[in-house]
Amino acid sequence: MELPLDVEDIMKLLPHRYPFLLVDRVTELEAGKRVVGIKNVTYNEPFFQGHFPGKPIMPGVLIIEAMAQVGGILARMTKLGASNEIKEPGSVFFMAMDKVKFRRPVLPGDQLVFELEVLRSRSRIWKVAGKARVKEDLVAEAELLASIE
Ligand code: BDE
Repeated sequence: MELPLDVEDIMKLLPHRYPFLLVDRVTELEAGKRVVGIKNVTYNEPFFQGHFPGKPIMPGVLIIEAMAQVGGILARMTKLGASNEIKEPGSVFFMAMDKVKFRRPVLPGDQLVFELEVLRSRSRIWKVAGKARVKEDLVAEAELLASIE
């Protein structure tokens, strides 16, 4: 698969679907090292109906979920290696989140850019550090631990 990855590519790598597929594009990827993914946030998102009525703010937990999905794409692409054979998505267990910070609200019209770096990966266990930005502003950050089949 060639960069940038679009939604069609991403759906081959992740089992997530509407309304829970929260990555639109992957623009940079270094297998086993780092990845950059994008989500365009629009008023036309199911969660804005209730979060909050008359005051649309993206739930912080969904910013972290989107970040984790970008990490899942990195892990799946890394396992894929040079081969082009895409198997059914294996199990991914989200094990821990640490050092989570929400620094600014994410609003309709914002473009979220996620940049993740691998801190360590030992066989199935991946630890990544993620930052979410809107333009130059850091909006959220976290360290994520996952087990990836
Ligand atoms: C959220 C995450 C990180 N930094 C700031 C925020 C934030 O400004 N949240 N604001 C929530 C909010 C909710 C309702 Br209800 C409301 O009427 C208003 Br005035 C708010 O600012």
